[in-house]
Amino acid sequence: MINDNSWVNVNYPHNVNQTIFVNISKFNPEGTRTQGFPFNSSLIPIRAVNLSANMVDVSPLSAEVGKNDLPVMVLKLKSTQDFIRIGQFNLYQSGTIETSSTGLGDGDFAGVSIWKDMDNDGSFSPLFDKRIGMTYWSSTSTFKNAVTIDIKEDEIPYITVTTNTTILYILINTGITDLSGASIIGHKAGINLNNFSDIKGPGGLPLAAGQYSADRYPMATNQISIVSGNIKLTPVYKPIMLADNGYPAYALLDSSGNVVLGSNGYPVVDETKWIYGSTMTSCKPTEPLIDINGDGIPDNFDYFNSGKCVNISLNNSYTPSFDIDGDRIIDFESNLDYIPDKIVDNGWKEPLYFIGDRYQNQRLFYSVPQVGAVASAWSSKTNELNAKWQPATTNVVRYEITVGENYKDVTSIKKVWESVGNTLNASAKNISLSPGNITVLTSRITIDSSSFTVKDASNFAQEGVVYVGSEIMLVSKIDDHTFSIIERGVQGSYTTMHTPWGEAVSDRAYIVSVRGLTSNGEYIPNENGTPVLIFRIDTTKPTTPGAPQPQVPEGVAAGQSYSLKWNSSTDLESNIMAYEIQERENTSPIWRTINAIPGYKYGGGINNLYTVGDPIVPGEKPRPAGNYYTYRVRAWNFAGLSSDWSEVSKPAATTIGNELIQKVDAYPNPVDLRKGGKEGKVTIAYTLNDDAEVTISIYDLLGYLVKEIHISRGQKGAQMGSNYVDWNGKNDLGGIVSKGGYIVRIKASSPKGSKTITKKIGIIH
Ligand SMILES: [Ca+2]
Ligand SMILES: [Ca+2]
Ligand SMILES: [Ca+2]
Ligand SMILES: [Ca+2]
Repeated sequence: MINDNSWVNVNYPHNVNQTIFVNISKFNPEGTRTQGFPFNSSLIPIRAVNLSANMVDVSPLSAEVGKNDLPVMVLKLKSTQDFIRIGQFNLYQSGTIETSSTGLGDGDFAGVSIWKDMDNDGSFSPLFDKRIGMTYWSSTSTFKNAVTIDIKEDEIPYITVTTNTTILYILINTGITDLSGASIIGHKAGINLNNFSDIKGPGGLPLAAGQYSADRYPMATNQISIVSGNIKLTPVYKPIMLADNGYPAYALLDSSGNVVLGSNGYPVVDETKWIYGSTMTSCKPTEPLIDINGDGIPDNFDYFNSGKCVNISLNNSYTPSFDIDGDRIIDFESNLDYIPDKIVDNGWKEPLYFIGDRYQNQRLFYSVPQVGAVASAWSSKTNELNAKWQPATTNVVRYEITVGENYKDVTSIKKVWESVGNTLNASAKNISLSPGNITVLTSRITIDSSSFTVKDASNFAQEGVVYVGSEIMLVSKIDDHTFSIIERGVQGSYTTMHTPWGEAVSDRAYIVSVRGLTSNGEYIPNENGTPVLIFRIDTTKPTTPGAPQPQVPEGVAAGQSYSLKWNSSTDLESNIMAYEIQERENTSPIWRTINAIPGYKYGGGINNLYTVGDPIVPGEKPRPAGNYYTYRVRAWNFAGLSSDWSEVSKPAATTIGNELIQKVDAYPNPVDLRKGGKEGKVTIAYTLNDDAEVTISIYDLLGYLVKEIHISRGQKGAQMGSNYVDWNGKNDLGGIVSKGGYIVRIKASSPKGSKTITKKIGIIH
């Protein structure tokens, strides 16, 4: 008997006559007729068609009662050859329902649905993917024995699985009460695909294909805790962009929720979402701020002390989020690998998390549950961790935080849950943390990887636990660059892919968990709380970057917009988070932070270039003509430590003036010589429009020369651009001059000509 109806079509009516059909094949189902004798049938090759199935568990640790469409399982199906029609799944609910008490747990799930990935991005989206089957629970149609779901796509009662992977998502709705009539809060429930025979053909008939030999059943999700309230890792952020003025802003959306693009190809700001004059922040009332967590309080901060609250964090850490890929939308980064990750709405305002990857130049996103999206963070302190979290979905009287070394034993470091009051950020203190050994991943880890490489594993133990991003693995060392994987996703962590663009690999990490206490003494989401950040420790600052040199030939005007480029910094532990760029105008003594850019570009390219004065760069506008600007940069790592400042750049001249010397200044003026250090000296500053021979002569008010300084052309103090020369108040004989007024006369000479300019200064002591 041939059981494979995808291979042989038996058409109605089943003709029985003297005519013999020979040479029947899949492509010629009727064969060729013959009435000649003897009948010689053709040989039909029998090759088994096997269905390859594997699953990714994307179930959350906990889910609230009465929620719809939470993805719990991703099923990837593929035929080894030809095609297979699937018409039904028999799934099983695990957890509380498996106990013997009648009705207990039956109703934990109010429905189970199957969706097909239509846009082939491997990530569930209620907008782009399609529901192809749904079974609702009811008291007369319970889930105790099985959850049978019939497939229907475009009125056809099956889907066709070919040798190209078909991706299905299994989603659940949580219930409210079970068959025993009791509340389901505190129950646990998951979804299992127990056996290959639970995948059925059209009409529930056995599948016309065999089981692929490498597949293992059962395939089971984690058992989800059913809770009355939750602390979400993040809200579903509406797209937040960088506006022309450098501030974060909500992007304008059209009626279908898509970002509206302006004539410059970048998103348009929704100015109505800017909040001015909030008294609940330390930012200035004139600054345009935004609320990102829905509590009505602006969430901007001024990370770089630039005087502007232009920073926002999307991942519960105190470090700012950046636009990594240059589309002006600020990116959510979970694993700090410089590939933006993603949060989308499941259709019911619940966040779905995706880890981004780039493989063969394709942007990919992998669905992960909340625990797979716990963001990586760094601390420079070994006795304190600072975390933020999102408000609980139900009212709580207070929050409590703790620190553990993994996701299972959540209090293993802090030992207790500490009450922090009704706040959404706090520090876990009185803990003792160690940086341990830290290195960087240098190979991609997929779900199937059996080993991976790192920059330097020489100090790691021969065998033990390592933290790769937010995942914990049991590994053994093959050599100083290679680990072989013994077990993935251990200690309550989630098995996910990892990109080779800078995820940290360490043998120590610390997980901050948060829980809320309700007025009736229950914990939200449950006693074990929810992990919000995974920390590593970095106590060392980045290396110092090179001077940010204007990319224009010396002696040539740079114009009103020009690029700066510098030699990049490194940080072997927490990596470079950002470069902070400062500018000084003409002879002004004040350095001003003009911007901070991410340390790397999308995919890990070094980001050591900044364009000054180009209005397409958020926060920039053209520099006025007739000025000299100098620059310096410093690097910040993800632990919040900054490098030393770079050397000062060569000056950029927006235009080069005709006057040889201009803009003479002196500060402090008057100067009090009794003060020590910089304050006790006067800095004489001037700009030169050419390298020039400089003579600075200082006279008292009676016209006597007290001090003369000669500087050769091209030396420090005699260079084109801004120059600074300190005078400590001593005369040519080494004595302190008397108090009173003095005249500074600066003469500059070059092939362009000669010019003298004077400035009056006062001396106090
Ligand atoms: Ca807020
Ligand atoms: Ca972006
Ligand atoms: Ca990422
Ligand atoms: Ca470091």
